[in-house]
Amino acid sequence: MKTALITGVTGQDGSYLAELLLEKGYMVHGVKRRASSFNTQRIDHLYVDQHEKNVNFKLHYGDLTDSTNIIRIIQEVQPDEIYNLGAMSHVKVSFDSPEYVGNVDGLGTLRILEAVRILGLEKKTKIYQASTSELYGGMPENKNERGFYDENSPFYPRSPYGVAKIYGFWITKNYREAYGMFACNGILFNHESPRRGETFVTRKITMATAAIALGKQDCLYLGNLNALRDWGHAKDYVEAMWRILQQDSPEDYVIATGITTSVRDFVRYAFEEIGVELSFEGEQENEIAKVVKCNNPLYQLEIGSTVVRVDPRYYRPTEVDLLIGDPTKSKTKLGWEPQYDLEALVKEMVASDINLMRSSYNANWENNAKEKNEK
Ligand code: NDP
Ligand code: GDR
Repeated sequence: MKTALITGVTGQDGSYLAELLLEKGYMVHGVKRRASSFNTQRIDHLYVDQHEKNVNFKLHYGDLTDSTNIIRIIQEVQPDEIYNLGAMSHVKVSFDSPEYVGNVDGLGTLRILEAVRILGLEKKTKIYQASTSELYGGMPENKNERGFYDENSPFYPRSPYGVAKIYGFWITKNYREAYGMFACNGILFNHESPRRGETFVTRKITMATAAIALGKQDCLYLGNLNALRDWGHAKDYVEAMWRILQQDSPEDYVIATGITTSVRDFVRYAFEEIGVELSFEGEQENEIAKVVKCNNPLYQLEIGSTVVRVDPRYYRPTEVDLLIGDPTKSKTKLGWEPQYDLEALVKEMVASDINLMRSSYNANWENNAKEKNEK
C-alpha cells in the first residue's frame, strides 16, 4: 500500500485528489489548518472514525509556514508521494497579502523539499508541486509558434501570487537537479468544479446564476469580462497530478485543455443553462448584460432586466489577459486525456449550485414558482 501526503487537502483539488488516491488503494494523509470554524466540508465524506480498524484517511493539523510541523508530519507519515497543493491561491487577494503569499506559496514549497532532505527521504519520497499558468502572465510574445504556452515558454508573473509560485517552481526544479530528488511541477491551467472556492470567477458566476434564477439575487457584479482563460475540470486535473508522479523520470508538465474562453462567454453559457439568453451592451465599466429571452417557465426573469454589471473593484492592479495551454506533452507522455469539456463543466456547476440553493433557501421553491406562474 502506497502512502501519500496532501497539503491543501481541504481545498478543491485536495478533495478530488484524496478521493482518487483512496480509490487507488493509497493510505492518504492530509494537512489541514486549524480554523475557528469547520473547514473540512469538501472531505467530510471521506473521513472515517479513527477508532475503526483499517483507517485509510488521516488528517494532521499543520501549516506551510511552520517548518517544525512540516518536518514532524513527514517524519511520522514517511510518504511515498507528497502533493504540495496548499497555498493562498487567490490572485486578487495576493495583492492584499503579498508577504503572506510569499511565505506560504513560495517558502512553503522549500519547507517541504527541505524536510524531505533533512529526513533523508530523497530517494523514497516523490514530490508534486502545484505550479500554475499564472507563471506565464499572459504575455503574448511568449507563446509558442502555435499560439500556446508550453513547458518551454518563458515566465512573466503578474501578481504576488505568480511571483511566489515562480519561487516554488524553480526551487522544485533546483532540488531535483541538485539532489536527484523526484520532484515535479505540474503547470496547471485554471480548473474548476462544483467544489471551486466561491470567490473565483466561475463559481461566483454559477452561484449567482442559480441565485438569480431562484429570485434570490438581482444582479451579479464582476470585474474584467474580457479576460480569457483555459478552463478544465478539477477531476481531470488531479488525475494528471497522479500520473506525473508515476513516470520513470521526474519532469514538469503543462496540464490544459488548449481552448480559451472569455469571462463574458462563461457568463453567457451559465445563463443558457437556466434557459436565459443575455445580450451584452456598453463597454469597460459601463458594460451590462440584459435578459433577452427566458425559455424556462420556472425562472421568472423579466425581459430587459439587467443581471450583470461591471464593478471595477474587482479589477486587478496587473491583469493576465489571456491564457491558453498546450497539453501535447501531457497527452503523449502521460497518456492524459480530459473527460470534461467546458459545456459539461458549466452544466455540472450550474446544476450543483441550483441544488445547493434550492435546499438552503427553500425546499419548496419549485412549487412556489409554479404557483406564481399560474397566478
Ligand atoms: P484552494 O484555494 O481550493 O485550496 C487551497 C488549500 O491550501 C486549502 O486546503 C487551504 O486550506 C490550504 N492552505 C492555505 N494556506 C495554507 C497554509 N498556510 N498552510 C497549509 N495549507 C494552506 O486551491 P485549489 O484546490 O484550487 O488549488 C490547489 C493548488 O493548486 C494551489 O496551490 C493553487 O495555487 C494551485 N493551482 C490551482 C489552480 C486552479 O485553477 N484551481 C491552477 C493552478 C494551480 P484552508 O481550507 O484552511 O483554507
Ligand atoms: P485566476 O482565477 O486569477 O485565473 O486564478 P479567477 O477565477 O480569480 O479569475 C479569472 C479571471 O476572471 C477575471 N474576473 C474575476 N475574477 C474574480 N475572482 N472575481 C470577479 O468578480 C471577476 N471578474 C472578472 C479575473 O480578473 C481573471 O482574469 C486561478 C486560481 O485558481 C489560481 O490559484 C491558479 O493558479 C490560476 O487560476 C491558474
